[in-house]
Amino acid sequence: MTIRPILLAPDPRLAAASEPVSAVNDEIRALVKDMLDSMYAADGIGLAAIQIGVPKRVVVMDLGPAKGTEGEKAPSAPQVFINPQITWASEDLATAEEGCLSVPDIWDKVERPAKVHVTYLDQDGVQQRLEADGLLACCIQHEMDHLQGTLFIDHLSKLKRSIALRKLAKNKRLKETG
Ligand code: K1U
Ligand code: ZN
Repeated sequence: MTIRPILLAPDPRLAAASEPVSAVNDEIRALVKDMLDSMYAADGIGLAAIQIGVPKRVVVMDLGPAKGTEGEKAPSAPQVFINPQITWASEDLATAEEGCLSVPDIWDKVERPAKVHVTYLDQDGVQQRLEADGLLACCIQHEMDHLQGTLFIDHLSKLKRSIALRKLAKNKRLKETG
C-alpha cells in the first residue's frame, strides 16, 4: 500500500490543468492504486491525480456505504475515471455541501448541474458512459474541476473564498506550532 501526501491549497499545482492519459497501461493502473490507497487513508470519497501531485486526467471515487468494524471505513465501491468528459449537463441545478481533501476542515454549499452524463475510460482502457445524479453527480463534477485546476472554493463569493483561505492558513500555522 502506498499512501501519498495530498497537496493543500494554495499549492499552485492545484491550479494547473491536467494532461489526458495517452495509454491506459500498468503505470496508470499503479497510479490508480496509489490514489485509492491515499483516498481511503484520508477518509475521502473522491480524489483527482493532481491532488497527489500527478497532473494526469485520472479520478477515483468511492461513494459506497461505510463498512468494516469499529467505525473503520473499508473499500466498498471504487470507481475509476480516466480522461472523463462531461457530454451533457442538466439545466436544473442542485446545491450541496462540499468539502475537499486539499481544503481541509472547510465545507460550503456549491450549486452545480443536478444531472450529468460522463464518458471515460476504465482501467482496461475501455470506453464507458455514466449517468449521474445526487452525490455522484456532485462528486464527479467536483473531481473534474480539479482536472481543470478549479477548487470548490473558486465557486464561492470572493469574500467567502478569502475567508476560507485565511482559515486554511490559520489551521496550517496552528498545526505547525502544535
Ligand atoms: O476532491 C476531494 O478532495 C474529495 C472530496 C470529494 C467531495 C466531497 C463532498 C462533496 C463533493 C466532493 C472529499 O472526499 S471531502 C471528504 C469527505 O467527503 C468526507 C470526509 C470524512 C467523512 C465523510 C466525508
Ligand atoms: Zn477536492
